[in-house]
Amino acid sequence: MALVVRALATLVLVAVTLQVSKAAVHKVGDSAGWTTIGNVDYKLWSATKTFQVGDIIKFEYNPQFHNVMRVTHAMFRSCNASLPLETYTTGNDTITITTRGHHFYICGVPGHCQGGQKVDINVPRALSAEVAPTPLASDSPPAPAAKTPAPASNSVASLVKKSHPVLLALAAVMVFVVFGSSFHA
Ligand SMILES: *[C@@H]1O[C@H](CO)[C@@H](O)[C@H](O)[C@H]1NC(C)=O
Ligand SMILES: *[C@@H]1O[C@H](CO)[C@@H](O)[C@H](O)[C@H]1NC(C)=O
Ligand SMILES: [Cu+2]
Repeated sequence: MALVVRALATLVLVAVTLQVSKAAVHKVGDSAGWTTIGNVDYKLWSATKTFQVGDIIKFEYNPQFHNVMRVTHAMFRSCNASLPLETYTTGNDTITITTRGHHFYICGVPGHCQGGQKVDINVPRALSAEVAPTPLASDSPPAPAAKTPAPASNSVASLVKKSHPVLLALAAVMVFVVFGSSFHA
């Protein structure tokens, strides 16, 4: 029995390590990009993603009509673009997430944020805390106004969801082999 537990623990560790080392590129709004056309639900978009430290967030838009500003939580809520923490204007902006917590972005063009062109990129603290320290997940100052840690069940679900199919198959085979041999013993 202890062997089973150890085998599974090793597998989970491998899965977690693979997951952490794989930096994903997330294009905001997917094919729609960063826009006011079509009422893209950026809250829904970010809710369906799992963000990690080291991931790249990509904003694609026509720079004649839009921009990207990183702001505080308060400015995000009130769509206040008067004092952004960072501003991006190329229309093809790639931002590497280097800290856990919330990262708030809005379009600074008047009316656009109010119209829904705003997105909260949240790197869950709960998931990061479970993961052994790696160069990527090094401790850095928390993002401003980050408060809500994701429930632990969330991170387990996302881990399973993101785990490599081969690893899951391997886990199944290992469980079968270990249990199978213990029945014969
Ligand atoms: C917008 O944010 C800035 C910086 O935090 C603040 O000084 C200003 O009062 C805010 N404006 C409004 C209308 O809330
Ligand atoms: C954005 O930049 C990347 C390289 O950083 C390039 O491969 C891509 O084609 C660019 N996309 C647009 C829409 O300009
Ligand atoms: Cu805009």
